[in-house]
Amino acid sequence: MSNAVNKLRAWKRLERHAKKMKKIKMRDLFAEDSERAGKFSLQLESMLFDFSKNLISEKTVLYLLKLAQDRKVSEKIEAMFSGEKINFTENRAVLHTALRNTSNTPVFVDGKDVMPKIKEVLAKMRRFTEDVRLGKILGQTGKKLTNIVNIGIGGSDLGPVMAVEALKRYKSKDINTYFISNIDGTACAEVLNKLDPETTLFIVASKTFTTIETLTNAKTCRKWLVDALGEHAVAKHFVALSTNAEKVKEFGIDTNNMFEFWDFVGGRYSMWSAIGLSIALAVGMDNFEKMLEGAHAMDDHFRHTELKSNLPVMLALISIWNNNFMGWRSQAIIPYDQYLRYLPSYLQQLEMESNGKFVSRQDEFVKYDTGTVIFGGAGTDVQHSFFQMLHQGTTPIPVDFIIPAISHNEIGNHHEILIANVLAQSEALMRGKTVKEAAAELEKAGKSKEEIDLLKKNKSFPGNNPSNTIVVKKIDPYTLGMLVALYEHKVFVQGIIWDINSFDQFGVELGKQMALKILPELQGEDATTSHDSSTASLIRYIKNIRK
Ligand code: G6Q
Repeated sequence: MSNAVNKLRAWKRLERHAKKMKKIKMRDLFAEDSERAGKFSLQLESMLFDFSKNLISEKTVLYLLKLAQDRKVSEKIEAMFSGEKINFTENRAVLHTALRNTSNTPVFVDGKDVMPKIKEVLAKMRRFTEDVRLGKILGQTGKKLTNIVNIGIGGSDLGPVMAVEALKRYKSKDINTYFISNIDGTACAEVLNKLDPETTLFIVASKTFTTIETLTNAKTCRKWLVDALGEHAVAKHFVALSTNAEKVKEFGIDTNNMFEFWDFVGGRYSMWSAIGLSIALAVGMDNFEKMLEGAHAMDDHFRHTELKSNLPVMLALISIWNNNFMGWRSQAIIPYDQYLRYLPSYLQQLEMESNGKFVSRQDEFVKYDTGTVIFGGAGTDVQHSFFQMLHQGTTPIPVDFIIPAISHNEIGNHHEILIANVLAQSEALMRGKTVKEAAAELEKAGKSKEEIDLLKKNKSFPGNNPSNTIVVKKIDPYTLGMLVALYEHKVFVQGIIWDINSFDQFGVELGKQMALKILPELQGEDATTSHDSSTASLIRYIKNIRK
């Protein structure tokens, strides 16, 4: 007998409850209860999480909390923090939280406290970043290293890219940061074209140090440097961030120039580790550590707060509600902050790589939906692109709106216009406009009966599109740390509810293996026979065109 999650009584009850809730209009729920916003909001320090604009009632929350209890969410949270090997397919602990454990308490893996090593690397990062920023460490020809190039992909790229952009106002003016991730030669060429080898520091960021994109890009950059400054320059212009000292050495980077991290840090959870070196170089180690403190504050809250008042838990439960019980499988994440414009793609990896899984911890293929299709972009830009579908599409798309109350650039009334827009969007998505209301408006505007008949449906809005709103005071390093940790823990809780392992990523391997097989076929003269007819003819067509 299967003990699958969707067989639980709590799950079944939510399915029945969802059928009833689908018939309700959110605007009526607000009209009936003036306290609704307060009932469905939580706060941590200056962060406000308002989830009242979801199609939920107090019963919904109660039932969701029961599901969380049945799935033993509290126990699982403790298991993660205490270093249990919850990434069971890879037999690893999951301890990105230890990287930002500013509390002076030990964290054990296999009976060994990992905190001294973590602190050692943080201290090494501090020395190095300060020396580079102060010009105590110089390039081969004695010039200051002012151009930092992070070479890495996936988890070794998206966090640093996002955080360096988010914290741009904290960046030193004389440091420029660049990122090369894609194997597409254009990525390398476009960065290198801008740079002077004498002032460039390359950071090769790769947990495994076996990733083909990163190693190929690193080799190209190494050659570019050596061609200009000679082999000796490598020691002064290359550092590595990795768990794999052997491979770092093999590549030709002295392990003294390596910043270590460990298997208990997943790639997409690694911006808090040495992988964050480019962030620390850009904004300084003090700001990097403030980011760790913010994340730690969220960790503490997550670990020690009862489920119903716990921000990441409630964020996860609302998402599960929309996904599994309402049947809305995608989610837009829209920061109304230009500096957070890379946050959606960061969260896209975090959520989709962690929870896009189809095998349960019970070794069964799951019979319910896992994962959420995450997409997004910065508001207000995206209001003029995909918001049409949020307002008048045929399926609701839940949204997370993220707003800082204070901008780093309070110019004229820009920020008030920005805030007015985000609030208007969430209200409009919730309320909608009935056909009758649309007709009345047209009539008021003096339209003829024909015009009203022609337009009233097109000018109506179904509403009832759910959204969360997360307000923070300002995007500073501490708040960014809190925000990212909030989503990391949301993903964790979803993974527990869905009974999947959020910490492996076997799904990315098959395509990689097949690319290795196709590569020699593209390079050689032999006819390709071992593929389906589409792939084979594409190979032939492209080879022909490239001749
Ligand atoms: C993240 C994934 C993946 C990884 C990249 C780069 O969780 O594991 O995105 O970060 O594949 O891997 P390396 O850091 O080993 O080069």
